Amino acid sequence: CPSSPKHPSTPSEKCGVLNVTKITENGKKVRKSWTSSWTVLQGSTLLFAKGQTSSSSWSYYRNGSFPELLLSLLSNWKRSVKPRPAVSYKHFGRGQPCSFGGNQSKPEFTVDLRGGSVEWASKDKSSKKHVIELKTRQGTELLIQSEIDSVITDWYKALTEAINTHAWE
Ligand code: I3S
Repeated sequence: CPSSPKHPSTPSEKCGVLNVTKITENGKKVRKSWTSSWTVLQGSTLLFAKGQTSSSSWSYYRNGSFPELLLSLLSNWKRSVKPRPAVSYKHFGRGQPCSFGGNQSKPEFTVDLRGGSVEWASKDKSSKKHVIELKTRQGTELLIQSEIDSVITDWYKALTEAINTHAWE
């Protein structure tokens, strides 16, 4: 996974934990419900899995994203959630392919990026910082957010590139 600085900033595959909510589905407004989701970008598809609160540290560790790892460990500790046991770094080193392995084998939902658009959300869309607004051709609108500026900036670039690359498919 390309969280490491060694990877290009706009890879064809990218993963990480993001906060996400739908605001419109098939053209109809829906109630916001922010969820922490394991998020995978694969080509023109964006996949989300729910419920990452206790395993996000593991995901960050596996993918070598240490600022996020520290933040998630801190937030897990605050929730008094036991962190997962340490596992050999050799076994799950940097650069692991992004996936929905183990209990993440089925995405909660997927988004087709072809014909979609991405922009920074205006303040009337959310009071949160670092929010991306993603619109699909099918009339679904999502807000995607991370507390970490560099993380959300990388996602903005990756999503923009994916949309541009697959626009005419
Ligand atoms: O745009 P909104 O409706 O003010 O968004 C907020 C609400 O969805 C709120 O939930 P309740 O309406 O159930 O209280 C959420 O807790 C907030 O996080 C939403 O606002 P932000 O600005 O965080 O997207």
